[in-house]
Amino acid sequence: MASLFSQIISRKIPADIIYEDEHCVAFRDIHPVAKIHILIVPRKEIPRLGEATQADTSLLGHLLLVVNKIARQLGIFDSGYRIIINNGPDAGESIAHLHLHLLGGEPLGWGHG
Ligand code: D5M
Repeated sequence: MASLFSQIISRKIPADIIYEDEHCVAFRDIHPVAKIHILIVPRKEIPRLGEATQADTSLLGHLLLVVNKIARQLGIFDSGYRIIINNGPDAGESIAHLHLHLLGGEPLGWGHG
């Protein structure tokens, strides 16, 4: 069974997709915790960061560079932004398909949340 995010990527489930390329897709989080809250998801179904391997090195780098591209696209490159990856139960990971949270658009607090 494809992950929820794979179903978004294949357009089986609707989402507000704002960016895509051959390696990843980015869309607005359905439960935003900041004014701008985007999820960047690789097309490859890596369950979580902890299960990425050496073979994923360039993909992981690509995802970070896409963050910069999206930050420019959304006009928050200069004001600043934050990346979060939740890995495992203590981090509150709820969907087993690697995703980067991009937060911004307002001053962000700092804490465990
Ligand atoms: O983050 C999982 C995130 O996925 C969480 O912030 C909500 C978001 N989410 C869940 N379902 C959807 C849909 N259908 N569209 C957009 N965003 C969604 P985690 O790091 O696993 O806690």
